[in-house]
Amino acid sequence: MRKIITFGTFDVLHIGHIRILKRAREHGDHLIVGLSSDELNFNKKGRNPIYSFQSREELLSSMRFVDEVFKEESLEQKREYILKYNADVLVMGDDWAGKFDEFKDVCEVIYLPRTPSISTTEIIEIIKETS
Ligand code: C2G
Repeated sequence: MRKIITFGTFDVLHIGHIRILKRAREHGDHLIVGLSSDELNFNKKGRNPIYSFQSREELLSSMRFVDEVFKEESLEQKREYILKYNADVLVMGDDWAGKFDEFKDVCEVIYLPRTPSISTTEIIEIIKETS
């Protein structure tokens, strides 16, 4: 079995998230998502996610192309997570291109093109402007 791992917050789920997960799953048989904890998201983006970890986890787990979800507590532990979950492939959006090449000694690293013109930040801005 070929296992794929990916990481992210997946807050205010949108089509870009769905597409990357679906395409990631096509690289193997079992997709594992390292889902940022609320604290990690705060550290990364300077704000709390709109949806709690529990809601984000429930949303991701209900997708047919997501097989497993775990809590990513720290950005520094990627290597440990890759090894712990026995991942053969790490898939990330190309906004991270080159950033995870250091893990090529333990798994294959693939960057997939992002879906243009949509992001959680942009959705939040639009809602703010129109409310
Ligand atoms: N994504 C995409 N197209 C978009 C928006 C996002 O393909 N229009 C992808 C991103 O490239 C990422 C995934 O969806 O691979 C999750 O996006 P985020 O939740 O924004 O994740 P991010 O904050 O980039 O966290 O250490 C890695 C980080 O935890 C990744």
